[in-house]
Amino acid sequence: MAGERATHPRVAVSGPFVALRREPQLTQTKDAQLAAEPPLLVSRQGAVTILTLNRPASLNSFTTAMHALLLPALQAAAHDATVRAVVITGAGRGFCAGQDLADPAMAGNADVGAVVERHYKPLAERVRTMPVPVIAAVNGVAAGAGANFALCCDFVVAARSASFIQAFSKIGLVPDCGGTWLLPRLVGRARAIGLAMTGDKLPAEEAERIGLIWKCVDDAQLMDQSLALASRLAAMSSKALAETRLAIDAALPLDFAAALAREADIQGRMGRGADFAEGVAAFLAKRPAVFKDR
Ligand code: T3D
Repeated sequence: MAGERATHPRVAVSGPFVALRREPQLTQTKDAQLAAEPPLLVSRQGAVTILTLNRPASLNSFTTAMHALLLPALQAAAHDATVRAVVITGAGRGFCAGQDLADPAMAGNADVGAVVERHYKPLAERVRTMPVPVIAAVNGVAAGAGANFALCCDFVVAARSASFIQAFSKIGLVPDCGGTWLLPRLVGRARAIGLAMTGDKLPAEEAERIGLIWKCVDDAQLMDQSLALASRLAAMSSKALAETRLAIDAALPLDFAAALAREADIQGRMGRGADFAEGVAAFLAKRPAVFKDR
């Protein structure tokens, strides 16, 4: 497949999927040193799109320029029928330190609400409604919107050395990028409040133990395990996986009877789809299913 890479995306990303935009208005020395580097790298491995946040000197914190590439890259993956899973990771020692606090967009009288409306709201919405599973391969610290961006994903696989920080309270903000919704649902109110108010660093192992993330793995295994999971999901029925996410999220505020009714409704639709026919035919023929719908 065009753009396919068998090697680690952080060291071998090129081809038609690479985002080539330069960051505008680079004023800081470290950014100037990295001026040749796009803030987002996009590559393919089979049916999996790999997005690498690429501002390692600033722990891949979000800039306007990075946002300008990230949402379109997710849109492109969503609209490309050959993409069946997405993996998001970070270059260097961090995953993402949230909003770049040195970005001119953040200067003095910046309208923070407008920044959230313009960038974080669509980003979180996009991830949560992708037609294919999204995996955050968290290679290092994930702070602020960087942490919640990861938590928006369907799976968070974190390196043992990684950590999660709800950094917002320390700079006088509240959790955004879906944090207020996600945290209590993932770990309960007490821990959500504790993490958000203290802004304490939560190591990956502890994040796995309390159910904030899917899995914590050895650092050296992070990309292999994340890509293996992505490939496994890519071979499954994308429609069934996307509808599963929707159904679980929608059921949370419902009572049991309403959830049962909703399940019957969705299942009626799923049962008329090509993937169900293929899944059953494959089972009966004792062969692997080949799902094509998306
Ligand atoms: O408009 C809006 O703001 C609305 C949206 C808000 C969403 C948000 O995400 S708000 C939260 C923003 N993020 C933070 O507050 C986190 C700030 N960073 C940190 O607290 C620490 O860097 C970490 C705990 C994440 C990691 O600490 P450590 O000791 O491992 O690394 P470090 O030395 O602090 O950082 C390394 C470099 O990255 C450093 O630069 P230097 O000194 O080497 O030139 C540091 O300044 C830079 N860096 C880290 N985070 C950010 C950053 N630069 C800009 N913005 C950052 N968020």
